[in-house]
Amino acid sequence: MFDNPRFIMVGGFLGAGKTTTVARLAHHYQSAGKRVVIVTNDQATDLVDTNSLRSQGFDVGEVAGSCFCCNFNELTNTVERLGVDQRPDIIIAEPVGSCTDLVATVIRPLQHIYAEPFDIAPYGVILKPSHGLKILKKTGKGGFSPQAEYIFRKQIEEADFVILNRIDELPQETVAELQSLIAETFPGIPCLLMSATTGQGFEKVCEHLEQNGEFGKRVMDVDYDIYAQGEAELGWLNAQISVQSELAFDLDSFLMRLLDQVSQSLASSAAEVAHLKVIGMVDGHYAVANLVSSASAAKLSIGSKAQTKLADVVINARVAIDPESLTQAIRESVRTVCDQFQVEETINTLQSFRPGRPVPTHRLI
Ligand SMILES: Nc1nc2c(ncn2[C@@H]2O[C@H](COP(=O)(O)OP(=O)(O)OP(=O)(O)O)[C@@H](O)[C@H]2O)c(=O)[nH]1
Ligand SMILES: [Mg+2]
Repeated sequence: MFDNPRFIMVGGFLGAGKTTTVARLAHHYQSAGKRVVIVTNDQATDLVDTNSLRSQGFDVGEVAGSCFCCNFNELTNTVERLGVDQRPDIIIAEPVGSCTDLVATVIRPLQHIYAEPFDIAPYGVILKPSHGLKILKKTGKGGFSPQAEYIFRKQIEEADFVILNRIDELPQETVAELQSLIAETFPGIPCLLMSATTGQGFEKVCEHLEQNGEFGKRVMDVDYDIYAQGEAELGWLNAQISVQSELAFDLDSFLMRLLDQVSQSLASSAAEVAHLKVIGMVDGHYAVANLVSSASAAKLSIGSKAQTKLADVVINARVAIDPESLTQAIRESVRTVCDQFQVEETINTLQSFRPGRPVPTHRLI
């Protein structure tokens, strides 16, 4: 199909559906006989996404500790490590959902500085309807500060095309409203409709990604002070926990109960959830549960049906709240739910912080 490895980056806000889309793309290209590798990214270690994609059998490298743009060399080193045994045909990269300016800091440096030739696919950015509707309508009730909303809008402004996701659960009139808001706010950027969960519209997304041409040309003006303030508004928490009990417990119910408890605990401080996700793993079984906004309900995205006496649990939380309050909410919720399930917990790692100011390795305009 392509002579050089094809580099596909899928952007979009926290909880937009990037990992779900990445898994679908990886499966699609693997089924066509391609060697696919995936690169995940986060400000810290212990990623739900890496564990989830590896559990699904994909070859995943991780850039953890800073975003692709601020650690460009680690992105290329990771891609090279994934290609040591066999050159990949397709590289799929998922950037951090609070990052923007990725055309200038990742795509253009890959095109113009990195020595290895890649075919760069059009840059698709997924629009998250739950926050997008409020932010693009400028209601002032998007749940985030104007600085975080700035990031949301900038992410779409630099896209070669927008993917309006979750159409399986959107009424037709909401889809139409979002389409006209996108056309008005970002004139000239094509918008495709998709459900990453059901696969509706996925073929069109693949067709779009397979176009040849010069992409990644929408370099923008970005105010890094506003961008840094928007990112720093989010409390970030990654934790890895071992749980065990004398009696077998239901892993899926445990994860769902945990998300409900955290959500309840955060509701009292009116802190907007950008994405709260957990994975539970035991002996080849795994389950993933997510909460993508304060107004929605937690969802078991991947069920395990496992009854188990032990499990490893990874929690990733991105919430508009200070990291100390987030840590307290998570610790208390873990304790409460473990008591309810008569499970003993050991918190092996827990990091919480506000993302630091983005300082890109390269910025090509
Ligand atoms: N109903 C529905 N749910 C979806 C769709 N796409 C993703 N989701 C759900 O949305 C949640 C978040 O999806 P992810 O793919 O983890 O989102 P993400 O953009 O990778 O999130 P971050 O990596 O945290 O930024 C999960 O519960 C998914 O199952 C969709 O098309 N329809
Ligand atoms: Mg993800």
